[in-house]
Amino acid sequence: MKLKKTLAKKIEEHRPRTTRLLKEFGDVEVSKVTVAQAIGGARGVRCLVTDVSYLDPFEGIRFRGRTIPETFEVLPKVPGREYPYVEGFFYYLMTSEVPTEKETLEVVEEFKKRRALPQYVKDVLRAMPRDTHPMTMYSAGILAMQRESEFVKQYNEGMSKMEYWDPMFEDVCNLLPKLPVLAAFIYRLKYKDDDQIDANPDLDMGGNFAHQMGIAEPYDDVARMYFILHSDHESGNVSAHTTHLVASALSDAYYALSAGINGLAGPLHGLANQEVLSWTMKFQEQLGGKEPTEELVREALWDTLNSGQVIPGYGHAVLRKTDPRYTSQREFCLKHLPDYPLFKLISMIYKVAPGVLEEQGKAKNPWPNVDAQSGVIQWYYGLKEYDFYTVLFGVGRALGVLANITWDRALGYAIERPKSVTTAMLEEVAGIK
Ligand code: NMX
Ligand code: MLT
Repeated sequence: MKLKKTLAKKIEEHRPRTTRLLKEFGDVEVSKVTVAQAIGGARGVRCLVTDVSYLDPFEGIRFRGRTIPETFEVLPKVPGREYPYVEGFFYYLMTSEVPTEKETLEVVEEFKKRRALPQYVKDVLRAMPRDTHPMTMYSAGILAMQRESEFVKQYNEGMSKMEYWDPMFEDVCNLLPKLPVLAAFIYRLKYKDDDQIDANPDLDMGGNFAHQMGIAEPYDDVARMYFILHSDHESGNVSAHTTHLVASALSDAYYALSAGINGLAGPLHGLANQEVLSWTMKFQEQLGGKEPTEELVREALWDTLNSGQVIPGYGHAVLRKTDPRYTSQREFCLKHLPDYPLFKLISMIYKVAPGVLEEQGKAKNPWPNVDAQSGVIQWYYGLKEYDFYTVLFGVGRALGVLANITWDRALGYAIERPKSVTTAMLEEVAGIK
């Protein structure tokens, strides 16, 4: 595959930069740690390295140096569709090079060969109680495939550290194409009486996902947009950090991704997309047929805050403006579903919630994140089982975290092991007697 050759070249070019930084500049200080950071989730501590994406608090995400609109613009598009091939985007995330159409299609074809879900995974999922959360099923499905790991096989045979990235890359390319298939299998198992739809050999990753979900066009483009937008958000977020942390012990891609997905399943992280829809549906129920107004939205938001809960889909640990992933999906809505009542309500919440959060004065960022806008699009295209929404996030997120752990292996990043201190030590540093 041209992807693998390009990646090998990029790795060779990159290695001396990391080696030089370590050898000649290892003592240069990057970040200080305050007491608040030690207690408060290491917010803002700069102690992770990735070149796959970078998050600026005001501009938002850049994938390999490009903003979201620039990324969508530059990548090869599926003929007749609005959004790029997910496979071409993966090539770009991995290598930082924009693939040609031919290079993209080579990945599309290779991924088709690798996407069939093993029968034992289906058996495992069918054996689970049907009311199991789809994120549990998704994580279990990934973990069940760990026996396939090429990294483990080659590690057990004995290989040099310099070669680690190669079987990691193979694991990643075996696992990634199966994820949308696994997600669609879970969806139809849980919500469509296990009435499964076979893969279509003519379709790319996004197209086949829509097909196996049983949702018509333009849901294929929705899937492409969704997976790309949710792919990566630099390295400190819970799913990326967990995947990296677990992989740093030389655990393989299956172990690492399954762990990262478990982190994504938390309501302060990816599950917020489910929470947004659940909040909105409860609000509508309480209205009992009344038209929503800004005043009613404001009251409901205050009720949520006053009962000690967070407003889902708002706030961020790094961002200090509206998430450009929110804006990108809002633009999609303005184009495809401008008059849809649920979109109008989501827009009304966007108008009101930042003011409410500012008035409350706790959240450092009152603006919406990606999760505030993703559910309405799914709902509009008929995917109303909102406890499934975080699985969609998990398919997208795999693109970024799997690219990252391949690079972790290539650059020989160390096992992660920060140091902890005791409360008494913090008190001593603070000068408390
Ligand atoms: N609603 C109510 N309170 C909030 C919110 C919110 N949306 N955002 C922050 N706060 C509170 C936060 O709980 C904290 O309160 P306390 O001092 O009582 O502990 C205070 O404001 C300061 O928090 P921040 O420093 O602004 O935020 P932090 O970096 O700790 O957390 C989030 C970031 C994203 C976890 C937080 O904003 C939040 O809980 N948002 C709602 C859940 C959500 O949308 N999560 C999805 C994030 C994106 N993703 O997909 O992962
Ligand atoms: C993410 O996409 O991972 C979320 O926005 C959370 C984060 O970046 O901290």
